[in-house]
Amino acid sequence: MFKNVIVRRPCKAMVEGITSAPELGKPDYELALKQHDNYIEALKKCGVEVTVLEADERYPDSCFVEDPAVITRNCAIITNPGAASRNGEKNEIIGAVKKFFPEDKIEYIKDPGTLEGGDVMMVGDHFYVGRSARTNEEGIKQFIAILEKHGLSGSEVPLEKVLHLKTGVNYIENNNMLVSGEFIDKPEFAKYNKIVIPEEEAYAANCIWVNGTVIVPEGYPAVEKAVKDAGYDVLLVDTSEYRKLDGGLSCLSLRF
Ligand code: CIR
Repeated sequence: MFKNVIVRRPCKAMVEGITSAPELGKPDYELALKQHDNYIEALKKCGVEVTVLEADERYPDSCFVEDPAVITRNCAIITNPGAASRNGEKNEIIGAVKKFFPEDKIEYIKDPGTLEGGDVMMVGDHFYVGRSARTNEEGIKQFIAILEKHGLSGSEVPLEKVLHLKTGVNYIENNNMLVSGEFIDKPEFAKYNKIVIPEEEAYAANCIWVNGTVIVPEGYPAVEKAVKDAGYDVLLVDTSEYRKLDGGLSCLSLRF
């Protein structure tokens, strides 16, 4: 069960955030704020305490707070984001993490290693780590060594197409995994009960499990139905403005 969630309010500069889909247009900041409010409300309904960090105009993508840190049940890991414009976000998340973890439980990914939290998927005490354009071999090596030091384990999953691992695959507990695109047939995930996401709803592979409820992005009926059919309570949150920046539900919070 999760007790805490950390989020960061989107900043006005989000309209200049990194995107692979400029054809979707720039985010509408006011609408993004409303969607963020709804996201926080949905999280609260799942019984977690939400820490809301202030917007940081220096970093357009800083609302995607999942990337500069990974929080496990035994330690917190400050990452080293591979995107140059995002790298400084790691220094801004430390303060929030220190409120929950003592110094000896906070670890750091160091140069030349890079890693972003969007590439990390927790399944119990095991962590799958995507090797992506943002997360390199050295970052993964350091990350797995840190996990092992704290009684956890990790393994690498090479990515071919998507930005982050969790862009295309998400674990929703009870052995259930939402899989899309390149992850449908990955041998690493063969042992899970795979819920296959249709190509036209691939964005909605990025759902989050929070204490028995699954938060699903609004507007993806096949995914909503599949998650309900798997026996979960579902909450819908519209993330249209974050999608324009390749961001989704998991990217917007640290849950622990
Ligand atoms: C980026 O490209 O870094 C942001 N525009 C989106 C980050 C999404 N984060 C995530 O998947 N964890």
